[in-house]
Amino acid sequence: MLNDLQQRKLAHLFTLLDVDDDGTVDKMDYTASADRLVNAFGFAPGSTESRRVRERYARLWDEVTLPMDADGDERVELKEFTAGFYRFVTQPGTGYHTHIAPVADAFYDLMDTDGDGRITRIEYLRMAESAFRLSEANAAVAFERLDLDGNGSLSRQELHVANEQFFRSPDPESRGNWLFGPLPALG
Ligand SMILES: [Ca+2]
Ligand SMILES: [Ca+2]
Ligand SMILES: [Ca+2]
Repeated sequence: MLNDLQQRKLAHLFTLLDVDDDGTVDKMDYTASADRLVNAFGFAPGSTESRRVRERYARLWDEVTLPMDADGDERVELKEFTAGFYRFVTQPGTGYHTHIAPVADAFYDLMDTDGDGRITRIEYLRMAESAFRLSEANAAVAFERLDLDGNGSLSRQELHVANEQFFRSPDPESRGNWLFGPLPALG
């Protein structure tokens, strides 16, 4: 079983991904996220970058999210989403590394617009506020927590540690819990 914290983290991410707030995540939500990201990064329509974003989201849907759709209605409800991640989280080694790590890498590549191999605060905030709908304040708080060595940017390694903690850690002290900003207060 996932503990309460793990379930809260997944419910929080689910809410961020459900762009039209209809209580399910479907392909339209990912199209809307891709649009928000493309706009925030200033990629021209039809450009290589904007095609790359759309292609990444299409794969995220086909390879990670749609397989969670247990009842086959092409919409993923919170219950399906949680059960899907439970499988990734509990499969020893392979679940996270096969399904989640490549997605984290893809987002890392998208965020790193200047291609210097590090994610600055500006790059992180732009992604968090567009694709994941965080407020600027929440995105800033998240960045401070994730920048483990406090040098003002995130390495790929730091992001992977944070990402794995977000999806797998039952520990309330894990910094990776902050990957998508503060969790909503209980109740
Ligand atoms: Ca939705
Ligand atoms: Ca479904
Ligand atoms: Ca960079």
